[in-house]
Amino acid sequence: MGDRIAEIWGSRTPYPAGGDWPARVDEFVEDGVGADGIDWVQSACVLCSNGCGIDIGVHDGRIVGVRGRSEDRVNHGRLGPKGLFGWQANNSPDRLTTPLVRRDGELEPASWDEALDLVVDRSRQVLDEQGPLGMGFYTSGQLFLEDYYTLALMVRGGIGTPHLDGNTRLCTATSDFALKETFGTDGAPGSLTDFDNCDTLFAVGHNMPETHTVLWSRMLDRLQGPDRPKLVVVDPRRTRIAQEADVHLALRNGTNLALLNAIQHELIANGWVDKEFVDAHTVGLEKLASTVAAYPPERVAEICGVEADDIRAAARIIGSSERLVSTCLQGVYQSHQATASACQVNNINLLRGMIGKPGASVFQLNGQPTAQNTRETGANGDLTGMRNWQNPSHVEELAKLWNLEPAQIPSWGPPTHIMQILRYAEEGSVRFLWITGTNPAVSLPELHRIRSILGQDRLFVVVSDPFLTETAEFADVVLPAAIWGEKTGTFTNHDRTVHLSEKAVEPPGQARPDMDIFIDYANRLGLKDKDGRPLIKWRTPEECFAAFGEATRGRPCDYSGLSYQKLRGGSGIQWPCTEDSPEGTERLYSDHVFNTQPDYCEDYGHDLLTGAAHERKDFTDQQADGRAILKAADFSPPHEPPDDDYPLLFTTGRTAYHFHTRTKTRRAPQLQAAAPEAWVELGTTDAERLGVAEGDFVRVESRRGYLEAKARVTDVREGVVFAPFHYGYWDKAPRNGDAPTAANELTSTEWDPVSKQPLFKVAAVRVTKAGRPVEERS
Ligand SMILES: Nc1nc2c(c(=O)[nH]1)N[C@H]1C(S)=C(S)[C@@H](COP(=O)(O)OP(=O)(O)OC[C@H]3O[C@@H](n4cnc5c(=O)[nH]c(N)nc54)[C@H](O)[C@@H]3O)O[C@H]1N2
Ligand SMILES: Nc1nc2c(c(=O)[nH]1)N[C@H]1C(S)=C(S)[C@@H](COP(=O)(O)OP(=O)(O)OC[C@H]3O[C@@H](n4cnc5c(=O)[nH]c(N)nc54)[C@H](O)[C@@H]3O)O[C@H]1N2
Ligand code: SF4
Ligand SMILES: [Mo]
Repeated sequence: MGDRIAEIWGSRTPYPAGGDWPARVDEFVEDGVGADGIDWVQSACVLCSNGCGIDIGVHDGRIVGVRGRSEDRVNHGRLGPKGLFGWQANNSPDRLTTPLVRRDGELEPASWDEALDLVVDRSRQVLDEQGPLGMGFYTSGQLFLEDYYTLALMVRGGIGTPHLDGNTRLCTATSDFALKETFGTDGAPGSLTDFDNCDTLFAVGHNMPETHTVLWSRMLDRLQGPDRPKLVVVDPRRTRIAQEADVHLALRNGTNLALLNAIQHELIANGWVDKEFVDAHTVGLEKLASTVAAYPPERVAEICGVEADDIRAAARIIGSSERLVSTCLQGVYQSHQATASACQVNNINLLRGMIGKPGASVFQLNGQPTAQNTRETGANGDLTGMRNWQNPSHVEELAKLWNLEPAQIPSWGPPTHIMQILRYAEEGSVRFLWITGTNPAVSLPELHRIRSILGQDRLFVVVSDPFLTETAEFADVVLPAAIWGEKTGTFTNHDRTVHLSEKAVEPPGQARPDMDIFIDYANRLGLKDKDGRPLIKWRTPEECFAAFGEATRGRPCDYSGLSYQKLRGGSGIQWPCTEDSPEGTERLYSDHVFNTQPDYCEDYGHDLLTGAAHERKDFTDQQADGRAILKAADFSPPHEPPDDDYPLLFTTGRTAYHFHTRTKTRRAPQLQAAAPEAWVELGTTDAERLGVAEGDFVRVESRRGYLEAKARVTDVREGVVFAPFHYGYWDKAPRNGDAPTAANELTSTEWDPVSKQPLFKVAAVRVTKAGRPVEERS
């Protein structure tokens, strides 16, 4: 297999356009275990949204390794470094094995009865004193579909509060909203096989080589095979994908919208628009054309800090493509004017008529392995089954499914987003917050504020996690969660491929699956349907999955033709999967009819600049009725531009070796050794001006906080500073004395007006050389 830390993507298996990506099985098994003694259990990887098919190797009741599944449509056997090594966290001695309850200020072991009774007592007290609006729930993109669906029913149907959101708000809320704005509902239009067929790849704010390593292996095999696709990349850093590009637009962070408008300006001005397609299958061209007319390359070159000729060259590549795949991720979603920009990427594919056919699609990507399910089940800002909270008949359908009165399901306004839930907690109206599978004390913006909110006495905090995280330190009750490999369930990747992940081993100690914990809590709290029967009718994940199949029947994400039995067949299967399409559906919109019928759509859309939600009438006035909606928006500058005090632009992101706040990857020795400590990337000219050399400790400071880490002098564009967000405040990783290393010390409490996704990719900072680490001073 080679050294898969040094060779992140492994060896090349080039293939031509339209060819089958050759299989290659990647495997890692711990030393000392012979191949004979291993039982292989079917699963998929949970360390990013690519969702690679994986077998879990079990020996003596322990996980001892993994291997890729060659028959899986997603990865054809390949795994990246996180997939190969990340599972070792399951076996970590740091795993929580009993509930913990805070007594006299200290978290101490407790029984499940004691812990859950305490959670239930406190819930009752808050419900009595403040009603459902006193209760908040914050979940993940890393549990299983069955966990989320149970949670969504429990919170929306049972407790009746709209204050339920996922960390998907930080992750792919914009993907969700951009798809709804353009196509009427959530749901990735394309298939991963489009990467096999495309002649052009347009990657906007997506560091695919590090964040979707197996997808990048696929792309590299195309790039190094015959029929090399053209590549256009938009990223302020010269990432590995940027190095391969025909055109790399290293724009200033926070200026995506201007650039995307300029590309559309060029497509229209040069007649590179598929008029027939646009006339037949879209609405909004006139407004779009008049908006982008104000963005000629010369003007935009000034705004973005790139060459006008490069914009023209990029537009020419896109404009002459015949099979265009566009991908969009956090460089768009967490940057300024997120939804507005993501919609322009949709527009570009629509203007070119590049959707619904092999090699032609737009990917509003996901990041977390199960983020798609948070959205589909309604455990975040959506209603179950991609239903529209503004459409009373959708709410009635749900009420019928759940045997409740429609009025019991909060739908007088949109589900509350996490930044708002925290604001309520800060003001004191939310007094109970249950956090499952996310670590907001590291991953949310402006951490000193998050710590002060979570640390309030009047807020009762419950944390379900396999580890004692930075967030768990603030909890009143900590519940030990069983995780991937220790429970059965399903999840859906970013091309709608649904995988079953079987339980391979017992969870450590008394750890339990989230679904079981929710059901136990719901029953102790006495949540009932309108006939007085227990609200949650299922006991096993399989029963829950079948119920979800019913809840999605007739909706875009139709799971009604899927079963656990069917998912045991070898490869994952793409939804919709129904009686009529029993093998699943490779591409949405192959008939070019989009989900914009007013009775079917998931959302009536928004004003992209202000975020004002449209009413049904605004939506019907557009007369989209099955046509896609080209949405236009003008660029406006970010709210915190660099100035004399904070002259540099700050942005954040990831390395291939770590996953988020590293609760798993820092417990995998190979991954931790590959990236043991935080760093800061500075461009050569900026480093020179500041007198900073490679390896010097620097202090990066914004109006909200600072971090200190070693400098890496790279070819990030001038004026931009980059830091990974993986390294938490309480982290024991090497660092400059007591100085914090968390990127979110610096980020601001600001979000996109439409998707409400926080802006992790734009802030103003200053950089100075820091003192030597404490241990070297004396
Ligand atoms: N190794 C690894 N893989 C992961 C994860 C992980 O933690 N580690 N997490 C998973 C998850 S949940 C997610 S959401 C995805 C995220 O995947 P990506 O979005 O690919 O990851 P990021 O590094 O957050 O950001 C991508 C790029 O955006 C660029 N960028 C910053 N500001 C701007 C801007 O204003 N405009 C543009 N165009 N680009 C900008 C950054 O330089 C960065 O290279 O990765 C998934 N995969
Ligand atoms: N500055 C900056 N901040 C960012 C980002 C950025 O690019 N820059 N990216 C944002 C994005 S895209 C994301 S997705 C978030 C990620 O941020 P977080 O969600 O905070 O990241 P994780 O470290 O993955 O935390 C997930 C937690 O779930 C636990 N867990 C895993 N499996 C299970 C399970 O089955 N049950 C339970 N109960 N717990 C489980 C893990 O141990 C871990 O503690 O960060 C966001 N924050
Ligand atoms: S690409 Fe994503 S899903 Fe595949 S092995 Fe790597 S982390 Fe896992
Ligand atoms: Mo994410």
